[in-house]
Amino acid sequence: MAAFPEAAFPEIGKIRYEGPDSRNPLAFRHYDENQLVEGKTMRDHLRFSVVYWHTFRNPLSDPFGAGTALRPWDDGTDSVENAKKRVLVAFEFMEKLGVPFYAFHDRDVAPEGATLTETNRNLDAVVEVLLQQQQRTGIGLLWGTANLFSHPRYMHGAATSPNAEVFAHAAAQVKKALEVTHQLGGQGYTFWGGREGYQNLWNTDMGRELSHLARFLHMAVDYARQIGFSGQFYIEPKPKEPTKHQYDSDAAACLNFLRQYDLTDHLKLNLETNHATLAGHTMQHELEVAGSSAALGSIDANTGDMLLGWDTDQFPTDIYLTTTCMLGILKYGGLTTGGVNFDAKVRRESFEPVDLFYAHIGGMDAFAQGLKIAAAIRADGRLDALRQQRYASWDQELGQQIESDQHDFQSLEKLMLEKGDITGNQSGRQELIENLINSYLSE
Ligand code: XLS
Ligand code: NI
Ligand code: NI
Repeated sequence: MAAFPEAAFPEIGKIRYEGPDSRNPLAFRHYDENQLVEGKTMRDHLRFSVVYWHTFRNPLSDPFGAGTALRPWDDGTDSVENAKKRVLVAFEFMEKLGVPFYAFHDRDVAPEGATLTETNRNLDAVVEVLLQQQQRTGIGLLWGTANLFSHPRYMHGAATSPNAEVFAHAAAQVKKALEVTHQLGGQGYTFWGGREGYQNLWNTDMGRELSHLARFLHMAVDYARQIGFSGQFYIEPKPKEPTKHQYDSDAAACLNFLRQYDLTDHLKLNLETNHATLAGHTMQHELEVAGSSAALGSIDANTGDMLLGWDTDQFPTDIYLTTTCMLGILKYGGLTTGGVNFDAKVRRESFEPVDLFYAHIGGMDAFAQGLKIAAAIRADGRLDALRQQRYASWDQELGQQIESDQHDFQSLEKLMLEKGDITGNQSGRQELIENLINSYLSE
């Protein structure tokens, strides 16, 4: 086994809850994992997860400059030895942070080899260390996934590639990723589209590509059943980047696709805040679309920058945002297999190892605070009452009759001809509601 005798973060101990008055930047002010909220611990509500790709593999480069990340434990090579050592660092970090879960793509954890056989062998070697570390720490795999977008072979997409051999290669890769996810007791498996989309429609057969994607997902579901993997599958909507148009553009488009191809029983949605923004929606909107269709599975917790039009994957710090996220999640029954997965990266200028701690502590505290505020809003009941009041007519005679199919156009016309016009509307009370939300935030 890889040996990394010294701690990677020697000067940092276990991050502890010190309460809202703490001035220790390496402590939680709101995330108290054992605190009960609506009868469940914060740990079980939030199910925090660290992503391997951003936190342990991102060199912090951008299109204009090389990576800046200082990662003293990394020898800079793509060797299996280095990959194994990195696992120990990752688990030291996650243990000190106190998160119950992590998530990875196959190629984050182990290097690609010269052939598929070699690549699979590399993965097995690192998975062995991942398993040991999971057993040592009790940290579990939230979901696994396959990187079907970085290698040049996937330039035209994977399951939607015009090249059938690329489809076959992607199938082989996902087969292996499913086996590994199963071996590690993964609670789920995610499909983010990668390059499943188009750059232009002149050279694209969209209908054919979508049917290939559906076929691919059915094959994945079938294989999971064969090997006894019962984790939850997710689709992660994103409208653009890397392609000009990603097929899984938003929650509604994903749901439509799943319904069209008979996949709703097998896949839920993994919603990401920055992707919602790129789609021209709020995260609140995406949560509502998924939740009201019983398809809310998990969230990738990050945020974008309103002034930048790409997936900046920043750590969430806005309490208004985390409150709306947690309200949506609580409304639809809470997270079960899913989690609050920090698909977020530190800025290129935040290049020191300790910045990884500050970033995650901030994100965890922002979500813990959002959870507490969301629970307070629910317990208080005024917001719910205002919303219910807005629909009061549907709880009365006419509304109830329409909802129970006792009317048609003729009977409704008759009613309105008799009445002449409606009796009146009520105020939507938007400003009152916004003031109310602010009053909880400032309590
Ligand atoms: C990219 C996606 C990606 C998925 C996992 O924008 O967010 O990181 O979460 O493949
Ligand atoms: Ni994501
Ligand atoms: Ni993203």
